[in-house]
Amino acid sequence: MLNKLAASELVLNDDGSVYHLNLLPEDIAEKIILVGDPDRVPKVSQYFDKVEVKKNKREFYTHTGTLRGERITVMSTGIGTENIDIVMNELDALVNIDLKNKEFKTEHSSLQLFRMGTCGSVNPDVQVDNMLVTQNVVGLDGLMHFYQDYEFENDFSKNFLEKFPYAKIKPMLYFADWSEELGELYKDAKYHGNTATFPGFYAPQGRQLRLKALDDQFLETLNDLGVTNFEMETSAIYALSKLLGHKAITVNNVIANRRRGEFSADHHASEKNLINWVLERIIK
Ligand code: R1P
Ligand code: URA
Repeated sequence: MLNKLAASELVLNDDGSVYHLNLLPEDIAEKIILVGDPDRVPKVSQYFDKVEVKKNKREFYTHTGTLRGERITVMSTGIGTENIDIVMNELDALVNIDLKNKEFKTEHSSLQLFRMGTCGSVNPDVQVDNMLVTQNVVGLDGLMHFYQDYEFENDFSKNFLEKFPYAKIKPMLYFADWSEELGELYKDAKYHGNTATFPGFYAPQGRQLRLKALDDQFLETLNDLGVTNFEMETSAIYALSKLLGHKAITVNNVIANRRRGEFSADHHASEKNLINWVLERIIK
C-alpha cells in the first residue's frame, strides 16, 4: 500500500515501541525537555508532581509525568547531532506515523521541544553560570546535507557564509533559528545569542590537548562572525524541527568561558539553577 513503511525503515521493538527510544505514543507529552546527560533526567523529574513513565535504552532515558497539573516529558539525547537525528525522527514517528499500520497520519501533530543543556562561550564577555538562549544556530556537523528540501537563510547565515574563512569545512555548514513564540518564555534570559554546534568537543571546539586544532585563531574568528557560544546538539534540533513541523528552543547554561579559560566553580549548582529556571518558565 502507498506510504506503508518497510520493517527496515521504521524499526520497532517487539512491544511496538520505536527502536532506539523504546517508547510508545502514549509515553510522551506534547512538551518535551531534551537534555544531553542521562543523569540530568531524574534531576529534572524530581520536581514533577508525579512520574508515570520511566523507560530507557542505550543513552535515551525518558521520564513522563505532570508538573503543576500539566503533562511533561524529560528525555536524554546523549551527546551529538547523530543522536539528535535518531531522537527527532523517532519522536516525530511517535506522533505523526501510525506505528501499527506503518502509515503516515493525515493530521499533523506538533511537539514543543525545549533543549536544556550546557555550553561554552567564545565571546569573552559572556560569563559562566548564566542562561543563554539560542536565536540563530550554525551547524558545522553536516547532518542536514543528507536531507532533501532543507533550506534556511537569514542575515546571520548570509553574513557567516560570506565571511567564513575555512574552505575545507564550509560545505558542511547549515543554519536554523529558534521558534520565536517559545523565545517569549525566555525573554528575561541574560543572553540571547548565536550558537555554533560542532561534531566534537576537542579540535572542533578549538581545544588542543596532544593534537593541533585547525587554527589557533578559531575561537576569535567565530566570535568575529557573531557566534556567542557552542555545544553539540542545537543545529540538528532546530533544523529538523523546521523540516518536521515541530517547535524548538534551546537554553544552555554557560559552564565554560573559553576566551578567558574559565570553568564554572560549581557546575552542579549551576545545573540545578538551569533546571529550576526552565521549569518555572515552560509550565506556569
Ligand atoms: C559535552 O560535554 C556535552 O555537553 C553539552 C554539549 O552539547 C554536549 O552534549 O550539552 P549537555 O550538557 O546537554 O550534554
Ligand atoms: N559543552 C560543550 O560542548 N562545550 C563546552 O565547552 C561546554 C559544554
